[in-house]
Amino acid sequence: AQTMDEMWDTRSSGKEHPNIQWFKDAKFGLFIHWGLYAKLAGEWKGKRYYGSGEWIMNQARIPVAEYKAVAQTFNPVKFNADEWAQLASDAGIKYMVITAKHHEGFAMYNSKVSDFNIVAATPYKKDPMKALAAATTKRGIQFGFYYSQFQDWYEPNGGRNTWDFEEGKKDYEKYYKEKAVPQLKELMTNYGPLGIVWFDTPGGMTKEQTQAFVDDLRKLQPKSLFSSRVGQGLGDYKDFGDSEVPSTPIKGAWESIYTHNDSWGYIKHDMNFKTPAEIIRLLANVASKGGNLMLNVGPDGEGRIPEYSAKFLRETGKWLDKNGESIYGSTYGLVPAQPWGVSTSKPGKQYLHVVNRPENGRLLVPGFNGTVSKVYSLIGKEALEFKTEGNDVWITLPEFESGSANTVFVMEYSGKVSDYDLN
Ligand code: H79
Repeated sequence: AQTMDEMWDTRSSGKEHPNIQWFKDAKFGLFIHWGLYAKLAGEWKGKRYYGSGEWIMNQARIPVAEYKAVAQTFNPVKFNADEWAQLASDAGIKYMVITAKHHEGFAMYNSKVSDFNIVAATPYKKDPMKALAAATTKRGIQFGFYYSQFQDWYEPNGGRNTWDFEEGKKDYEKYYKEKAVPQLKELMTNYGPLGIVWFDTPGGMTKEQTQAFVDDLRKLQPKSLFSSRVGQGLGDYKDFGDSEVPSTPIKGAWESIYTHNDSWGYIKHDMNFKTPAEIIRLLANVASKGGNLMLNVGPDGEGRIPEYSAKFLRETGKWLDKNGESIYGSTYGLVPAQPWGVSTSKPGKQYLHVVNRPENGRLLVPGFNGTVSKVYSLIGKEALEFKTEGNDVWITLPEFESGSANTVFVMEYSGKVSDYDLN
């Protein structure tokens, strides 16, 4: 059977993007879903919607004419690019991807291609993306745009609006030519270097058309990475399904995307935010398989990042300040997931992320083929006793409170542990 790593290995396929390394090392990205749906906040005509706030136009079957009027009420005067970028920096975030246009079809930037944009159609009249690109770049955060290339519920020829427009009568080629491609070109021309162009839900193009689409856009910014949801296997790194972590280590560059609560776009009645400990565990779990976590927040219609998102992200950043060595620049652990937690790797080192401390304080690292030379706590570098029984390593842990954020121990070793080993 085909193993997971054969399914995605940007190295063995020989098509690894020359600018992929920053992405592999980054490990932690911030995804931001922000559009007109943020103003609706999960409610339309007195009825509450759940799931994904950015889907409300579709869920409530809002006609284009009525949805268009929402723009006239969208005035996010509380938006502050420096605050958002500083929050990302405080959280230990290395890249940010924000929705330039989601399926609703509304451009959150100054677009000459369509009037359905934040500058032309709202009382706000400014371009938040210009400021955000500058604020992130200033802080060394890679900046990128999400762009829904196929779905566009505002356009008669865009994908998937079946309540206003007849699916059978759509001319997708015309939509790509007149809106998606020219808007992507604006985004790739007017906002400086983009770390990532994040495509989503491909459709309406053959493999050859997708290849031509990619080739055309690449010329504008050869260093930008394209997400795999550009379709037809043509991306530079793999995105798994929404809120999915693969069960085994995966070679090559990849990313898991999760949202902080249960919605990508802002929903005022969704308060199910992951705690800092949960975010850290998720981040370590994704890193232990070799990937990046891009965690989403949904700012509201005023332009504010929800209070819990800001607070919990900052706390995550405090943990990363002290434990970042075990995450940034690491790759998948050589110790498979254990009852106590997961591991990440750097050459000659295994970082053991302990979530559940064994009651007797004896930690088992089973079936480890390397020769262990020392074990110590990452914070404080306190040396720990250990012994080896065959291929099992037993480590005597200090006392610490379990169930809070991961406590990390470092196991230094020599020798080649498995085919995945970096040594
Ligand atoms: O941008 C986010 C989603 O809006 C987008 N991808 C992430 C990053 C996405 N597009 N399509 N899908 C996800 C899959 C569609 C899921 C749905 Fe539903 C299930 C659409 C209708 C039922 C979720 C739940 C959205 C509305 C209810």
